[in-house]
Amino acid sequence: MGFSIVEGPEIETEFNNFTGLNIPLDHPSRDAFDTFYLKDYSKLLLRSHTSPVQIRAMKSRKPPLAIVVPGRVYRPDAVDASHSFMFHQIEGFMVGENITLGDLKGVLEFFAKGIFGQDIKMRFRPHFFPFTEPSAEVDISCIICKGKGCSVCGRKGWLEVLGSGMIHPNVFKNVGYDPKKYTGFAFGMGVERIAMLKYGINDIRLFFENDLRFLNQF
Ligand code: 2NL
Repeated sequence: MGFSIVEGPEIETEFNNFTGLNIPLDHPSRDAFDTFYLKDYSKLLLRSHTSPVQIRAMKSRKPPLAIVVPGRVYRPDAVDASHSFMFHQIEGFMVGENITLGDLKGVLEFFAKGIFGQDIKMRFRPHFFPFTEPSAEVDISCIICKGKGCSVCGRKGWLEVLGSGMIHPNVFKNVGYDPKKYTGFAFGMGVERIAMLKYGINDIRLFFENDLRFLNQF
């Protein structure tokens, strides 16, 4: 679809990880319980999402841009079947003079059908992220029960696969883009979560234990 692949450092600044993304100073994700800081009062941290790479890309390039960013991210969560202190995200974004929510929906539907099958349905569910407005979470019809409702989808018939939205004008201001001239969309997903849904894997720890009997299946 014409997206370039860009990577960035795992040690980041508070600006790139939070401030540039319009995340307020009192936001809970900035707390030391939700982000690994390098040392007390330090402005350096382990990135908690891949969005700082998009801030870097926008600061160093000019629109039009279409970029995906894969990479490791870190959060001080207690490890269990669905949480790991390190996991992977892929984020994508597009910026230009006439990028619309329709473009976002088309890209995400192409992606979702490519990964989960042409027969799935996809829906936008309104949500809030500080860095996008409007924001939406994206669900697909449950791949186990085809939308009828089962234990995998919590009897809802839908599975949450990613978050997305139109890039907030404050983010454009923070990287020196004119928010009157440019619009854009962005989305982010957890790579292990997508693989767990697609392959029916019930424990995220399996990815990181280096058990070749698990890994060789793929
Ligand atoms: C989620 C949600 C999202 C983005 C990531 C983004 C990046 C920039 C500007 C605006 Cl530089 N947005 N990224 C936007 C919406 C959602 O991820 O649930 N990820 C696992």
